[in-house]
Amino acid sequence: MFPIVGGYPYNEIARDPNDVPPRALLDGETVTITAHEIEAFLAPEHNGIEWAKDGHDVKFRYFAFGGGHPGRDPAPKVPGPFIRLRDGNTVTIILENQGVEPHSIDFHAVVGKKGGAAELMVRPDGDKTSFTFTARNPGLYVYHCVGDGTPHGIAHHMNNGMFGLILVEPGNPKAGFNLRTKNAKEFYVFQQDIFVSAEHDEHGEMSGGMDGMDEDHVARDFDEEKMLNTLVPDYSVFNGRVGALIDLPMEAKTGKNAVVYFASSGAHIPSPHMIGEIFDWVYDQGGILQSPQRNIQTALVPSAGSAVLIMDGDQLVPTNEAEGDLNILVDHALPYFRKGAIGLMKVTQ
Ligand SMILES: [Cu+2]
Repeated sequence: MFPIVGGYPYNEIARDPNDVPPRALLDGETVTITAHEIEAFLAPEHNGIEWAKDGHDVKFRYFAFGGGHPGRDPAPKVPGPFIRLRDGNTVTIILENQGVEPHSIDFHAVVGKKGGAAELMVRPDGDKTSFTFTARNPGLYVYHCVGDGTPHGIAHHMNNGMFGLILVEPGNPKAGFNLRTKNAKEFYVFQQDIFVSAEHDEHGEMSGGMDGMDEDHVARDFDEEKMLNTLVPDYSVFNGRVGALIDLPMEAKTGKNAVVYFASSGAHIPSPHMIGEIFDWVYDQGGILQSPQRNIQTALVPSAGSAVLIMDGDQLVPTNEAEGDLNILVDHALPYFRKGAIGLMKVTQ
């Protein structure tokens, strides 16, 4: 029913953190984003790590965005495709619904029209709509689905993976942000708190029977009561699932700044920290026109907010994987780190 992607024996939901489009969209360019509902492993057994909750092989009913910049892999992933444009440019977003739920997009980079969600609402089964806007406020912004537009819809669709980042670059090529990210290695990391039901029953017909999946494992869905009553997520993960950034590490290079576009969908305020590194420059809350903070050990990222975390390429120390020496990105708030918020960064020469 769904394509097997990424060469894994199950639907791979994880976005490769190295998957950042190198160029901004051109003025007048169009981007298609597709909305999908996919079952995939949230906590695959093969990671070989004992996780706090439910052991391993937990399947989940994801909502995910695919598509993105022309020429990029359009497979649906969590987070959705990274969108990049330049201040003053006008782009058109087409949203296509390939699922059976209503979907939509609110771009935090857009002023008015509910961030585009007032026009980008697509009905189930193949509906398609478009929205054109001009970027006027440089920054690193979250976009996310609002489902059917209700508070429940927003919580459900964000819990289940429908969000991404849109970067509006300053128009001046000599802006500090543009100088620090030029010729850099750029990474895309989105932290997601996930509340899961004991078992998935609402769409039981979707459970089991998919290629490469064990029919004994029932896919879970969003548990809103748990979210409202406990505020304690079952998982807190980078890029869609437990172990995503262990299987798909960030690949940095000495001499090139390592730039992490980091965001949070979640129920808490993450504290990203890179074990073995210091963030030489941090654009707090995605405000890339401000002066960056210097020498930050641990950043703070608001819910549905972002930060740009930059490590000076001239200070990057090569890692030695054979000796288990890799930089480790964590949410240093310990319960979240133990619930999955951990990933790797290699540094080569
Ligand atoms: Cu949605």
